[in-house]
Amino acid sequence: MKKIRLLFPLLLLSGCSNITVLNPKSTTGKDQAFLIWLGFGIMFLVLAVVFFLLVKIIITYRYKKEREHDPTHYLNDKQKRHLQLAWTIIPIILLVILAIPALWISYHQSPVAEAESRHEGVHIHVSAKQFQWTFTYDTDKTEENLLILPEGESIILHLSTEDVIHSFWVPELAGKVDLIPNKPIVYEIKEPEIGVYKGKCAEYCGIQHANMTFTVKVVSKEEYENYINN
Ligand SMILES: [Cu+2]
Repeated sequence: MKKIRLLFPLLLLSGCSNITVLNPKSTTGKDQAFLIWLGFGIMFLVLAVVFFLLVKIIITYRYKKEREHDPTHYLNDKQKRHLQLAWTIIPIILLVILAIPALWISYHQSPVAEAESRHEGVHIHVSAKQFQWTFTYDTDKTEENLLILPEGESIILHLSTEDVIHSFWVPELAGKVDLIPNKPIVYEIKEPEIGVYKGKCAEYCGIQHANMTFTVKVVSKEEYENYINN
């Protein structure tokens, strides 16, 4: 019974599938997972300190007289000032630790407008429409709902939508990228590892939205060259 109770929130968190976001298979995905773990770590630290103090204070002051219920009652002015400084400065430090990598990674990973992109790498055009994905390579080879990528390269995706808003998402490789009509954007996935991954549309886009899935196959560079030239 206990196990089932533990499993339930996990099931909600995972959307009834594996939490593949936490098992990334590309440099981009690893950077994003690092942010998740960093945020979780700091949150857990704060939670542990708060719960420790809560329990300690409840036990210590349980049988004290009413006027002595304030835990700072026994501190002199200097100690109170130190305490106030501590609970002001420590959260600021924690927020700075969280903010620096978060800003750095999101600044370098955010999708950019087509005009701003000067990336070098393997360029692939991704076009979404109700309810399928079309991938077009340098050689004009086109495939539906199957994306082949070379391992270890910088993959530059030129994303656009032909109708409504869709969202490009391969949980194991990178976060979601929203596709807005008439706003083509460029998104880079760095150094994917060999494997087969699931991709999906992450924005409700119509009656067949749930079936708007695709497969990503990351293969060796030779296999990739073979694929796009045949
Ligand atoms: Cu869609």
